[in-house]
Amino acid sequence: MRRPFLTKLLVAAAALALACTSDRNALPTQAPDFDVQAAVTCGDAALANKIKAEIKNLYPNKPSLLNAAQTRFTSVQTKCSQNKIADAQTQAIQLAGFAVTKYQNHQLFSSVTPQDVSDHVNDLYTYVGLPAPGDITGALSSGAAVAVVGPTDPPTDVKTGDQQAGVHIGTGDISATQTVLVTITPDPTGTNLFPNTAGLKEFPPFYDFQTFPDVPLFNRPVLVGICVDLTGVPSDQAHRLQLAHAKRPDKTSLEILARVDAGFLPCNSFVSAGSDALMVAQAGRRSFVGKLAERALALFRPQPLHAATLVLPGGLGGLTSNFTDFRAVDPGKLVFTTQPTNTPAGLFITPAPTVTVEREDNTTITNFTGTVTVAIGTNPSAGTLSGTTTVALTNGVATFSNLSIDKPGSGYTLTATGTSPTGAVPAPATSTAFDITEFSDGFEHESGWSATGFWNRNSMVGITNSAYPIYVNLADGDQSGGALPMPFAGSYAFWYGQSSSGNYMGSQVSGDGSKSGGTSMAPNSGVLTSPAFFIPDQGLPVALRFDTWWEIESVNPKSFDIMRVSIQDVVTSAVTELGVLNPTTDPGGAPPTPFTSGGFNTAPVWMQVTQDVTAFRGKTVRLIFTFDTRDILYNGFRGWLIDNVRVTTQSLLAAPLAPQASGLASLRTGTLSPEQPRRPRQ
Ligand SMILES: [Ca+2]
Ligand SMILES: [Ca+2]
Repeated sequence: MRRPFLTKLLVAAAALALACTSDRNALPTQAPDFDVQAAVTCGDAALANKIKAEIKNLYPNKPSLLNAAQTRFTSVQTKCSQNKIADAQTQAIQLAGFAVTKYQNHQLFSSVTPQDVSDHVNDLYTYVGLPAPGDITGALSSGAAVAVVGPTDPPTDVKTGDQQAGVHIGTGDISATQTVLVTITPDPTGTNLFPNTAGLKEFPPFYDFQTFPDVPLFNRPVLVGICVDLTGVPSDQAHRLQLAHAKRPDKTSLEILARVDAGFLPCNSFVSAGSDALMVAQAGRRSFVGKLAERALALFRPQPLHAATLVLPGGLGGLTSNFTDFRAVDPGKLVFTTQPTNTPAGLFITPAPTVTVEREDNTTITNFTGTVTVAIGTNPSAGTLSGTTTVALTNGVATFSNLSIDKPGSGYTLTATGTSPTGAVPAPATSTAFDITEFSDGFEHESGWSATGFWNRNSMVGITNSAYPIYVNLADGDQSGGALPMPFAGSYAFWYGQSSSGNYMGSQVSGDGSKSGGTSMAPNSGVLTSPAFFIPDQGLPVALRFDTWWEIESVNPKSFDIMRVSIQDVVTSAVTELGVLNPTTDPGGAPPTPFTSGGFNTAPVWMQVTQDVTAFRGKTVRLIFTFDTRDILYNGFRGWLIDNVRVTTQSLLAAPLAPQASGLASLRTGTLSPEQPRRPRQ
């Protein structure tokens, strides 16, 4: 098993060619970390003597080394004396890098230790008034990197000695005012600051990238890369990995970088985004060690091939504008944890589909903040998805409670995609297939109907007409005691009436007389409107069918307490009246006597109404159920219930009057009647 070589590496990439430091015009985007400061102490004599002694102890007496170092430090001293602080600082940093490079090249005295070099670097920084880097011995080891980079240097790859991590710094990425020491230090135990508050899965190796002096914001983003150990990592997860680090300036949140191939690293175990193929590295881009490692991996590669062992020439990279601690994370994956189910056209998909952001092991990433957006994936009928399609994650779960699709079809799927404030999106998901069926609603769930007036979805449990027996009578043979009926099927129906009174009287006039029929303070009406849905055109007749129960006045039921059914073409907004349930003639009943779905002064029964709506094939429609008292008289009755509203393209024939699995059988069938001309009370 290949283990990343976790040691510190001194990035010694930068040539020590003198950077042009006369141009110190900071770009607007740059936050200069250091610049000429009058208050800077430069040129402490005692420290100068200490540095001179260090140089003698570091460099063998060869013109190319000792003399060069001495000459460079003399120049630093001169710049200090001329109060050219920025130049002095640049040259001091370059001299520090010179010492580091020579140490890495084994050109210093063999007795020189990393501590000696670290002390020298710190003294140079201090001499020119820069904050000392502190102990950089870790960055001087072969698994780490140290380099000096200046603003005009050619593009520089600062890589660890084992080439497992690095950064590509282009010319000018560092401000024209800055020459900095870049260090890359492995953090094998992951102890550096890494605010992974969401609990994303992290992947070694971990590295701390720093600059001295600290650069809060580079001129341009630089490409950081890490070779990730993918041993045992499943293919889909390997494809999700992205670099992440603490987001500056507060470093309390994680910034996940968009994925870039770090081609300057000869990694031998990384996969490219979206590829499942074995990637053969270009020969010129791989190290010999990398090739050997690839060959070794091939020997032990499990069959069949898993992407975890795929080979890419580059490492996992990301563009960043500043350095903190970098490592790879898995941004997670979206999973449909409640799948969409077969649902009638236009109605809310129930139960509400949920999408959860999960780790590879299917545990929920509860602290993940962001949104999830669903859309139709497979779309067999050119359906349109309606409802709230973008939902914020709550405890790692997004719940879509009002999704609907307007057109019937078989084999729909939903897709889910995510957003995240970290810049990394979890892998998208696709739901299992489901069907959108013809419109049919028994009102057992909230399904997207809108209701005004006294319309309400109700179980009717325990509701009794309080106008009975003082103001209204029950029909002959009605044994209900004034109770509202059970829904036709299931536990819910829509009802035009008030739970508080059991009728549709609303506020009753004061001093209303006994057996008045119930007199309202004001007329009332309400509209119940279905969601929009599409009626397929299959060349067959189309029927609207619903079960209904009603009890209204019997004085002028032809013209008052109207129960109207209409259909709206959603495209044109035109509303077509299909008819009313009211009788076409008045029976001449007394004020307290009801007229019902059973007939005049007959106990109400559930009846099944069928109405031809073939004219609306191929249209997107809404159904509209309107109740209207039209005046204040005789309103103490139990009102209008509907259940099991459906539109079927299969048959115009009435369904058999079989008892339902639960609830009552429809005892009658009927159709709607034309609404009679409106006229005054007789
Ligand atoms: Ca029902
Ligand atoms: Ca009335």
